[in-house]
Amino acid sequence: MENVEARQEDRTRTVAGVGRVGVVLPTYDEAETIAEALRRLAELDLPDLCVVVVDDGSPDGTADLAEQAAADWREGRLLHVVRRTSKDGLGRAYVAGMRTALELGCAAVVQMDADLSHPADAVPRMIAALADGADVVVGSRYAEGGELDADWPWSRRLLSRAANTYVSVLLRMGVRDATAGFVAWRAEVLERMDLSTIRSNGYAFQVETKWRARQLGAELREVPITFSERAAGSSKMSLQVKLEGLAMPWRLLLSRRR
Ligand SMILES: Nc1nc2c(ncn2[C@@H]2O[C@H](COP(=O)(O)OP(=O)(O)OP(=O)(O)O)[C@@H](O)[C@H]2O)c(=O)[nH]1
Ligand SMILES: [Mg+2]
Repeated sequence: MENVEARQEDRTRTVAGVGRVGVVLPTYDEAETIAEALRRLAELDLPDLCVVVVDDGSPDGTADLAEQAAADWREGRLLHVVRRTSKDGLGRAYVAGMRTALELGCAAVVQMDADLSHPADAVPRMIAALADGADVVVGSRYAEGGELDADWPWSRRLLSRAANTYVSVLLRMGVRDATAGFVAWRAEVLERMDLSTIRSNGYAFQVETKWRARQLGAELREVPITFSERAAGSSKMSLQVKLEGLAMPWRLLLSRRR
């Protein structure tokens, strides 16, 4: 507890009263997009920005490219690459990256994909919503004003809508985009959630974390975004990951009853 308090005092209050902003990018074979993803983040007007790339030993050298990008990083900003040895799932990668961001004194932590699907220029709007009192801000495809890339295949649209409806009916999450992977968190919410207790390995992480935040009484808000089809590379969504997503709402409901 002492450590947490010390870290909270450490946090420099720079961005609209929120503090140091950390962005966590999980990567597996994103060599074609990582440099551009980092360039877009570096362009943001966030002077105390801290980016954490969590790479699971990508064979295509993504982690090396991320480290090279750090050389051009502006003074005062931090780019940290966490190198893990094997592919261990998106959820595990996020837990590792969020822990690192908290240890680096970030007062807000943004999670986003590294394939250019999530617009970096929405980050300041999400941080502004945190500064305005929200605890968790979802970069939302389905909020009023949000959009999906016209190139997104109908099969993905259907899957995404069906997954959202399924989760919303079972868990009543209070947001339209419950499966979104673009989210800004107040550090305090992540600390209270206790990341070591998150069980999801894959995409179910998005649902489990938002639900846990709701259980803690956190205020979730949505900021509309335009979601783009991944710019290059290939999807890592497997059947196992989809099955975990199907089971997760029931596991959460059962855990609450217990
Ligand atoms: N470190 C790590 N990153 C992962 C893993 N699985 C996926 N990612 C990253 O997580 C982000 C989201 O994965 P995607 O494959 O783009 O998933 P998606 O956006 O649902 O699928 P597409 O729309 O097809 O791109 C990307 O930056 C991936 O590189 C993993 O096991 N480990
Ligand atoms: Mg993607």
